[in-house]
Amino acid sequence: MNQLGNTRSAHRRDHLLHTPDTFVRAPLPSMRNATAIVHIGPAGGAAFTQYTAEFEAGGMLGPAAGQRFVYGLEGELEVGGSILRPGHYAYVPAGYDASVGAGGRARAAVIEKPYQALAGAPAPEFVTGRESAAEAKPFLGDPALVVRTLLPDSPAFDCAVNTMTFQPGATLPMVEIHVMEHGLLMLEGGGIYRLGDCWYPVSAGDFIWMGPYCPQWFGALGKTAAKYLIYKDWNRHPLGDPR
Ligand code: UGY
Ligand code: MN
Repeated sequence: MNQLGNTRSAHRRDHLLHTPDTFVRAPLPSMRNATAIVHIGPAGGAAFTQYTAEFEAGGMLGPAAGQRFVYGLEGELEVGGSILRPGHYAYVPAGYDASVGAGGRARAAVIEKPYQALAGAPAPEFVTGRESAAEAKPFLGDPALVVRTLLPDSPAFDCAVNTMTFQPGATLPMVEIHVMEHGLLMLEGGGIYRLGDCWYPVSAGDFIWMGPYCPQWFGALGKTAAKYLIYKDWNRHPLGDPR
C-alpha cells in the first residue's frame, strides 16, 4: 500500500505502464473461484485485451472473447485437457471449446482478441507448448538479446506472442516505431523502458501496453537477465482483408 499518492504507473494516449501497486481485481463474467486484473482492453485504447487471471482451487475462466492465449505464471492449469505449468502456454482458436481451470492456486497471463480471418489462409489450430522448448534466435544478430516465437509461423495466425530475453546491459538496437500494438508482461529482471517521450524503470510483474506507432526502446539493467512476454498483431494488411 502506498499512502502518499506515488506510483510508477502511467497512462498516456499511446502507452500504459501498469505496476502491481495499482492492480485492482474483479471477476469477469462466468469466472468461478477466480479473479482478473485487466491490464488493457478497448477502454484503454487497445484492439485486444490482456489480463492476469488468479485462480483458487477449482477456479475456471468463462468463455473467451474470440481467440485466447494462456501463459502459465504460477501453479498448474488445465487448458483443453493439457496441463500448463509456469512457462507453458496454450493457444485456443476462436470458437474452439477448451475450458481453462485450476485444481489449486494458480496464475496465468491471458490475451484475447477477435480473430481476423484471411482469404486463402487456413484456420488456426489449438496449440500448446513450452517457452523453454522454443528456439532462441538472436534479435537482429545480437546474441545478448534472444527471441523465442511461441506461435507457429503461419498466415493462419493474426497475432504473434514471443518472449525476449536481454542479458544485463543488452538493449533493443533501435527505437522502434511501428503500426503493431503490444501487450508486454515483464517476467524476469528489469531495466529502463522508453515509451513515447518518457523513460520508465520497470521490473518483473509490470505490464506495458504500447499503441500503434508508440516509440519504444528497452535496456536491461542489473546482474540478471531481463525477460518479457510480448504480444503483437501480425500477418494482416493494415486495410484489412484485401479480398
Ligand atoms: O517485436 C517487436 O516489435 C519487439 N522488438 N518490440 C519490443 O520489444 N518493444
Ligand atoms: Mn515492437
